[in-house]
Order: sequence, then structure tokens, then C-alpha cells
Amino acid sequence: MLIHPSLEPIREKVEKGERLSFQDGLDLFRSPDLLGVGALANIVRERKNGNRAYFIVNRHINPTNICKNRCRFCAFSKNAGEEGAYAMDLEAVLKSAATGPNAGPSEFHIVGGLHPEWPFHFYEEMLRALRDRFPNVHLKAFTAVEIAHLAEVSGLGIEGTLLRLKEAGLGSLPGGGAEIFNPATRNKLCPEKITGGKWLEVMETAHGLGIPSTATMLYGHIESAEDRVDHLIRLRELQDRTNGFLSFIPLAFHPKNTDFHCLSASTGQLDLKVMAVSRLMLDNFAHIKAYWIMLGPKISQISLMFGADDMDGTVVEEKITHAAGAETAQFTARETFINLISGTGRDPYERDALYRRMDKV
Ligand code: V47
Ligand code: SF4
Repeated sequence: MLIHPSLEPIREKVEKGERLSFQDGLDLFRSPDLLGVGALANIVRERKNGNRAYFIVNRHINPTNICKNRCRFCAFSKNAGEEGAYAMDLEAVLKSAATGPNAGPSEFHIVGGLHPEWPFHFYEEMLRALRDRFPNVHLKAFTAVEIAHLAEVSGLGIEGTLLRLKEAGLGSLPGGGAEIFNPATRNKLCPEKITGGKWLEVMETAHGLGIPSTATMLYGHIESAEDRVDHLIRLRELQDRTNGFLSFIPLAFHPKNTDFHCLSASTGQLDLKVMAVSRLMLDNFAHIKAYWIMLGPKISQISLMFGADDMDGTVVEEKITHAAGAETAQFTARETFINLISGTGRDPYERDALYRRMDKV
């Protein structure tokens, strides 16, 4: 493997399985040798997951876009009464869950805005109704940001809220809302949102109750390389304590219709670099996801050689990234995943939300 000589000390650490430092993370981000960084990430990727590449048959549901936060990078959210604002009732949520080209998802991924008026019992009813109607589908629902909001609405605290939702059928938490933890940058992006510390606290509490989650990082906007490395190290520290994160998903910022519309969209170079550095820094995460909705199927496929081992899922309906200008489809068929993965020489592996094998492909 040919790599730039400046990466030699990091290569030695990677080969010995040693933890990378903050400075190593910065050096990786600043290295011009994208292929070298990718090759190092591929060592870790194959050590952890062999030749497997995972995908899931899932469906996204976004019950409302009405949100009291109005983060500056978000094109999805609306104020109540504004054109395009919507709030589903229970029937609409169930209808959405039941429709779509793929008849049998193994996971519903449910996230929405922080609706200023919805009572806590509506969220419990939503989970219960979905569990009753679709008993075999895992409910991955409500980001740490929504959980913190629900804790205020219910008055039950974070732990009490999570316990009640778990009783109603909650299986795991999705990883959205992490954005960038560094307070100075976070305040410029989303001043109303919970702090990075609170996001981590909600996740730590969930993991302690046996509710696993994923984790994300929003990149490609105003953040620095230091912000990214800091974010990854904070996730790594929490994972050391709880081992509750199932996977990490780097989210490529889409600027259209946001306060940051003047910024350019992320490049293929940055997408692959962030994927590879995430794989290298998050030595205690089993899986790194290349989310095709944000990266496009082509970069997502190539990511399988740059540290990623998972292409996420069929999705069916996606509103958050498409409101911000995503040009990807809404749905990718199971057969397309098999084709994209096989095309790289990897072995397609259909998983459930907890990475258990669903089907032989
Ligand atoms: O929470 C919002 C981000 C997240 C924009 O857990 C934006 O497995 C880019 O979290 N450009 C939702 N990103 C998506 C998400 C996710 C996706 C796939 C899998 C998983 C998982 C989680 O998208 C939001 C926010 O962080 N976001 N606006 C935007 N303009
Ligand atoms: Fe609301 Fe989430 Fe959009 Fe922020 S990112 S405005 S919390 S929906």
C-alpha cells in the first residue's frame, strides 16, 4: 500500500490497533492523500466487518415538520400555520407506515419537529399503535433532541420519559440532532437546540436503560477540522462508557433553502475523507454508515472502500434532506443495494435494526 510518508506514524498505530489522538485526527483531515487515508480506514473496516456490507429494508416516517427550534441549517421545519406545515394524526402515521413500494420493512425510522402543542401521550399512542399493527417491525424513534423536548412536556425527566416510551414499544433512538458539539459552532448553527452535552447525556441515559442508538455528525458547513475531531472523540469517550452506539453516520450538509444557502454543497473528496477519518477515530464503533440519501448512491458505494460497511436502507420517503435540495431518489430497492454492493466485490448482508441477519442474499 502506497501512502504519503507523513501518514507513516498513523499507519503504524492503525496496524497495531492503537487508538488515534486528537492530533492524528487533524493530520488525517489535513492530509492531501485521500487514497492513503482511505486505505488505512479500509484496514479497520475489514478488521471489524470483513467483506460484509450491510443494508436494511426500512421506512422513514416524519410525523410533523412543525418545530419550535427552527435550526438555521434546517429546511424541513416550519412554524405552525406557515405554508407547507403539516402534523399527522395517528391514522395518517399508520397509513404512512403501511404504504410504499417495499411491503415488509424491518424498521421504522421515526423523527420529526418539536411540535409545540403535541402532548406526551400522543407519542406513546403512536408507538403503541405501530407496535400493535406491525409487531415485527423495530421502532427506531425520536432523536435525543426530541427526547429532551418530551422530557419537558411530560415532566417525567429524561429517564422517566425513556422508560415510558420503551414500555410503549420504543426499540432504539436514531442518531440525528448531534450536529457539531463544539458550543461556539453549534450556537451559530442552531442556537435553540439542546447543547452537545445534553445530547450526550440523553444518549448515556438511554444506553443505561438498554435502549441502543446511533450517532451522527453534520459536516460540510461552517465547522473546522478541529470541530470534527472533537465531535468524534466525544462520541468515542461515551462509547467507551456505554457501548450503546450501534453505528455512526456522517451527514453531508445540504445548503439549499437554509440560512446557509450561500455555501457550496459538500464534495466527493470531503465525503470520502470524513467517512475514512470517522472509521479511523471511532475505534470502538462496530459500524460506519454511508447514507445514500445524502451522499448519492455512487459516493455511498465507493464509501464501502473508505471505511463504511453499511449503506443504510430503502427509506421510501425522505423529507429532511430533500427539503434542503437533495437530488437523490426517495427509495432504493433491495435489489439495487445488492447490485451496488456486489459491484464493489463486497458481500451484501441484509440486516435488521440491531445488525442481525434478516435474509440470505
Ligand atoms: O437530525 C437537518 C440533519 C438529521 C439538514 O440514526 C441535515 O441511523 C443535511 O439523523 N443537510 C436527520 N443534514 C437524518 C439522520 C439520520 C439519517 C440516516 C440514518 C440515521 C440513523 C440518522 O439530518 C437531522 C439533522 O442532523 N439535517 N438538516 C441539512 N440541510
Ligand atoms: Fe427542528 Fe430538527 Fe429541523 Fe432543528 S433540525 S429545526 S430540531 S426539525
